[in-house]
Amino acid sequence: MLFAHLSDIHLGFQKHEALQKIEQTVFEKALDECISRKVDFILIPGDLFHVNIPEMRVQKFAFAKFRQVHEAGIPVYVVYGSHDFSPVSNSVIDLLVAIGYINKVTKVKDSEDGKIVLDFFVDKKTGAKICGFSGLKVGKDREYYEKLDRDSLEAKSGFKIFLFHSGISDMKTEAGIEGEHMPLSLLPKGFSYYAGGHMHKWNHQSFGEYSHVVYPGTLFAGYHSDLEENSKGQKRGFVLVEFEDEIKDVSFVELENTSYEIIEIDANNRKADSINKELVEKTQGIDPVNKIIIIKIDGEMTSGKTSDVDISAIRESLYQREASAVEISKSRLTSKEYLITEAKGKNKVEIETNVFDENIGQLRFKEKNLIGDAGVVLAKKLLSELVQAKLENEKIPDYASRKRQDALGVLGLKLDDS
Ligand SMILES: [Mn+2]
Repeated sequence: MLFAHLSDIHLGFQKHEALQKIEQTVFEKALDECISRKVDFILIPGDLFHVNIPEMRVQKFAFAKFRQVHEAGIPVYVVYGSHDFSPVSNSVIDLLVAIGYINKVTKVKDSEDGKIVLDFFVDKKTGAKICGFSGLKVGKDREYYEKLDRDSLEAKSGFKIFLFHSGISDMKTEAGIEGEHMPLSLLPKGFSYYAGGHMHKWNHQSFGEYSHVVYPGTLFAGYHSDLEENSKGQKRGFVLVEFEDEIKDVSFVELENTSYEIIEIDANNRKADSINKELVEKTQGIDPVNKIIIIKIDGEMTSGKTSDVDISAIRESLYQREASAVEISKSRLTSKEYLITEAKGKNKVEIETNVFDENIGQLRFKEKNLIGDAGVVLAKKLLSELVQAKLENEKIPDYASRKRQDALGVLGLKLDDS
């Protein structure tokens, strides 16, 4: 008997058309593989979708593919992830459940004296007993697991699978992933297989009473950093498991997504001119045709503004040379000239004033109202306009344009209508 374990597909994450196409193709390829290899069932422990209600384009191809899987007679067992979670079952997952294409396996039998008692979902064809917990919003998972009645689950015999969507501290290998990791001891012991989601890299480990704790990782990408990992050779795919009354084999099925080039630039102690020159040289040295190009610029410049590093020309030229997508990361690029130093104060207003006071001396402008005490006053006014949140029912473009008008008003400027 055979089952497939996929996770963190994050359908709907990609915004760029070429990347959306890859996202869709890899998903379809994975499920086609499951059909052609005649798996008995499929497990997806979370983040199947990037948000609980993705756009219609995504819903259409997802439904079409799950319909094929359903018609091939393959049951799909899921829990929510942290991204497609909905506390009131308002997720596209629930539509797929309602029409019978997939099954949500969290069956809470009752909650007596604060304990959560789970029931198994029995797979008709293989008799496998499946249960699991959804991933909640960051940090809440642990509370929930602490209430889980593990004894009743451990007491049941048979081939048992537990689906979960959390980081496990015992097998922590990825840095920088959102949320906290919890200890393996919060999961029920003695199951045959622990089908994990949330961690985006393929990982398979066994520990004493917990054998086969497995993450397939993402199929393509659910964070921007995943694309960077891909460009550095990270393998992506899903897990295929052979079993009888116990696990016989766990293997990783690699699915290629596309080709990449990565350009990394160290901006430390440099000026924009020299960084721009290196950018041009390095991009000229690669063949970008039909590839995803990742450009990463990190470090602290000696002077000038980070916006002097000219990425728009580079982006444009790479697209002209038929790159399929260009992803540029400047989020860790800073400049000494604009390094903000901290300041203390008795309350929020005082801290803000002191931060502006401490730092305004760095600015070299001719306009008198942007520097000195006048600059501090202006900065405070601007900040008080910009911290105001979106109104209830206000659309984002309306909010953005209102804030732009407010900011320009504070600065005494007018927005050109052209
Ligand atoms: Mn994920």
